[in-house]
This record gives sequence, C-alpha cells and structure tokens, in this order.
Amino acid sequence: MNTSGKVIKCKAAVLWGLNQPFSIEEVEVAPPKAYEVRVKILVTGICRTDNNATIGVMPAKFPVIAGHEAVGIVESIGEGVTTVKPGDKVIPLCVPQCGTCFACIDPNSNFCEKIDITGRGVLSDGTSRFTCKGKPIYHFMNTSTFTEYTVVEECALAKIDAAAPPEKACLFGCAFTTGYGAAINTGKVTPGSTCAVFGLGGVGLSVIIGCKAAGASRIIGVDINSRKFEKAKAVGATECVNPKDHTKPISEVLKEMTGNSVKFTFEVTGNLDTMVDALASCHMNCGISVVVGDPPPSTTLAFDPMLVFTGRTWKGCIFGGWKTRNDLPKLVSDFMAKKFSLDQLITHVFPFNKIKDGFELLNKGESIRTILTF
Ligand code: CND
Ligand code: ZN
Ligand code: ZN
Repeated sequence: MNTSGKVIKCKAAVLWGLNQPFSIEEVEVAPPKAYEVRVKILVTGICRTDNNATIGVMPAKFPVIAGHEAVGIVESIGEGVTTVKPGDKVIPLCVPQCGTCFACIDPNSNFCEKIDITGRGVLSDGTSRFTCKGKPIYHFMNTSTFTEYTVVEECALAKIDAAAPPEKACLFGCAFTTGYGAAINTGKVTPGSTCAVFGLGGVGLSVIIGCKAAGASRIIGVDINSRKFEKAKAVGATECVNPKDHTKPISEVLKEMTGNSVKFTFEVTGNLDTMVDALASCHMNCGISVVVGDPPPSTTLAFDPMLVFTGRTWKGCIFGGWKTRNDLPKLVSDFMAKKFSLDQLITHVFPFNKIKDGFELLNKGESIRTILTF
C-alpha cells in the first residue's frame, strides 16, 4: 500500500512524563513536510542517553518518543528533499550536518546548530509530526527511533550501504561512532601509548576499539562493575581495574600500575566525580582527557586547577566528533570491509515490545547493547 502523503498509524513507545515507564501506544505519524523525511525504523538500540531522558538527566519535553540509535528505510520524502529517496537505507542522526552553519563549515567541528540536545522536541517549523490520543508527542534529539515510523529532517539522515545488516549498523547511530571517534578524532590516540577508559558500556567499549585501532599498546578498562571486564578484554583492553577494589584514588592506582605513563583517558560514565578522576589519571603534563559521558544538566564541577595548570588537556566530544552525513557512510563501509567487528557490543536482541526489559537489563548492568527489532 502506498502510504506517501498519508498519516501512518503505528506502534511507538511513548514516555508520558518524567520517571514514567515506556508505554507502547498507537501513534499517528504525519507525512514529512518540506526538507523532511519519513523513515520506517527496522531496528533501534538502547543507549544510556535514552535512559537519562526518562529521569531528567538528558533534557526532553514530555510526552516524548525517545531513541536515537537506529537503522531504517526511507518511506517517503517531503518537498525539496534531494539526497535520499524512498527505499534508501538510512541512519537517523542525533548530530545533524546542515552544511551551512559555523560548525558545519569549520573543518574541526561537528556541533551542527540543528542539534537538539536542549530538549526542543520539535522539527524546524516548531511543530511535531507525532500525535497520540489527540495530543502532540515531542521528538527527541532529531531522531525519535522508539517507533515504527519517525520523521526527521533531511540533514539528520545518513544514507548507508543497502547491504549493511541493520541489527549491527544501528550502532553507528550512537555507541560505536561516539566511542570510536572519541579515541580517533578527539583524543587522537597515538601508537604505543597507554590509555584508560572509565565506563565499559557500549560507548566505552567502542572507545577501546578506537584506542586499539590507533595502535595503543596498553588499554586499561575502569569500571565499578567487574562483570564488564570480560567484554572489555574481548574488544582490546589489556587489563581492567575496579576502583572499588582499592582504597587509594583511582588516579594513584593507575599511576602505580603504569609508572605514571597514562597519556589518554576517557570518561564514559557521565559522573562528575569520574570526570575529575579521569582528568587526574592522565599524565600531569602531556595527558589528554576526553569527556564522553553525558554530564547531568545544570550542574557544576569543582576541580583543582593545578590539574590543568601543569599541562593536561581536557576535551569533550559529541558523537565522536564526526561530520555525520559525510563520515557515517564511510564508517559503515569500513565495517562492511571487516575493518572492525561490532559483535561483542550486542548482548541482547529483543522484539520492540520488550523495550522495558531492555532498559531493565541496562539499569542492572547486565547488558552492553540491547537491540530492539520491529
Ligand atoms: P552504560 O550505562 O552502558 O555504561 C556505563 C558504564 O559505566 C557501566 O558499565 C557502569 O558500570 C560504569 N560506571 C558507572 N559509574 C561508574 C564509576 N563511578 N566509575 C567507573 N565506572 C562507572 O552507558 P553507555 O555506554 O550507553 O553510555 C555511556 C555514557 O556515554 C553515558 O553517560 C551516555 O549518556 C553517554 C553518551 C554520550 C554520547 C556523546 O555523544 N558524547 C553519546 N551517547 C551516549
Ligand atoms: Zn550545521
Ligand atoms: Zn547514545
């Protein structure tokens, strides 16, 4: 049946309010307006950032359809759309690439002004394409992938190889791209170096894959959940340490383990204390520490300025620093050419209506990535 130009009724997981459970509802998805694209979602991963939205750590407007790590097929396009067509395999982009803003023009920046990390929750014309029970439902991070159909702006879509397997390629919508890019683009990890990665979830493991690809000789995984160590080692960690097993600060533990030679550290948990620990753990003069975890909103951080005065560099990145529309198709091609494997990152594959089970596993620390299929 040709659905182009018509409202589509489909299943979506709606969050009616803060700290409310995901509720599977029938929603109406309006056709795309100019420069917008309606996408049939095939699979979507569960990221900590989605959980953060449910508890107010990531800004969102409610009621909302969350989700930002997916692969889909273009169902229909709005007026003026030229870069994708119905049938194309695509990844919705939480960091768009409009191509015209300051960040898009600057070669070293990817923080496109079309990004929605402040919880705007609407498309460019100020409205939503979702309704449920007569109420408008807000978008999330330009993507909203916990639904059978979504509408995104053309600049928030990367067209990928039609042969890419969706249940793996969805990890390019967040975890892999974010973590791998943090190591390669932001940290710029050097061959033979020692790295420490704080937080061994889907994003942290992807940082390890990036450190290994960059030629790091020692990669230390740090996590308060020692059950994460096996996977970390499987993707390239040379050793792992649990701060809870030590009475000394973790920066001291790492210094002793390495003879004070940790050059790169990555914070991939979203905890303020860990951000300072990671900074303190890299070498006092030439160390580089990268913040990857989502900091809680409206918080401030106290730290000893001596940590940076002596020469450390403190950086951060959104979505691994990639120019998303240009770079994601290339990353997917590299994956198809077997330059890296994503197998270790996927621990569970569930049908979409088991979304609550997926979040329960995440919060119990029992999963890396759970992939939901439609
Ligand atoms: P996930 O929850 O799967 O992993 C986090 C890991 O951190 C878990 O293994 C925890 O046990 C561990 N952890 C928690 N507290 C500590 C601590 N104090 N010390 C050491 N380890 C700890 O999360 P994820 O991998 O999906 O995401 C990780 C972070 O990255 C999270 O904050 C998420 O919101 C953020 C993120 C950032 C970006 C970006 O563009 N920068 C994109 N997506 C996700
Ligand atoms: Zn832009
Ligand atoms: Zn994410």
